[in-house]
Amino acid sequence: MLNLVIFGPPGSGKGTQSEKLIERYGLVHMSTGDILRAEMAAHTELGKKAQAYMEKGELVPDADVIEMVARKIDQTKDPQGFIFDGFPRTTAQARSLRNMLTERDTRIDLVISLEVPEEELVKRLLKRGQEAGRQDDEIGVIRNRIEVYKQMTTPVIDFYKKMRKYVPVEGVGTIDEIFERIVNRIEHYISFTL
Ligand code: B4P
Repeated sequence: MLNLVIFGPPGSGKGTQSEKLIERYGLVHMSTGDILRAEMAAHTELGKKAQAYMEKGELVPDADVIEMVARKIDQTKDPQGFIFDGFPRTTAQARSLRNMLTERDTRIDLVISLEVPEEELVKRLLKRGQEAGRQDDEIGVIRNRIEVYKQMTTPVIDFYKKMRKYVPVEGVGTIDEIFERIVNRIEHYISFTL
């Protein structure tokens, strides 16, 4: 089983690279952003609650997100591995993920962290806002998401550095170039570990 976290600020390419990694390694996609947007579209209680946070660019409360992820893990039959995309976003989420996986007799193998300068993030998200119409891809909300990332999410980096799981990858270039950098790091890990 190969379990990855794809990590990075909003707009760093997590969703984009996840799709390619899923195809290559047969992983199950666990995108908390996608799951929350589906809950919103289905007008569930969780979706209604999450909407108020997401439209401002704030994080949905840890307890709700953690419970949602645990439920999805348990609903997945015989996974070859998971790719956690946009989760964990706080150290509380990181600790819960570690406990959840330990209880299920597995662990995170690597945390792939996409490094992209802030102005490039803003440019990408504004472009997606124009093309795909995601409501949180609007300049004020984008700036807040990046601030929230700096304050709430960057401490997760130290959590995984201490566990020797943290792998920084340059996230600027073509999608295929970045994918190749990520695959090189995963293959290196697999050849020595799995
Ligand atoms: P997410 O859905 O995770 O949104 P995101 O951070 O913007 O990442 P995404 O994967 O969509 O974008 P990507 O970088 O791939 O979260 C949305 C909101 O949900 C959060 O703000 C929060 O409110 C809530 N939420 C989610 N998870 C949560 C959690 N765990 N706890 C609490 N709250 C949570 O791509 C961005 C754009 O860049 C795309 O248009 C793409 O085409 C483009 N792009 C990608 N790679 C590129 C490249 N190499 N060059 C040029 N453009 C590129």
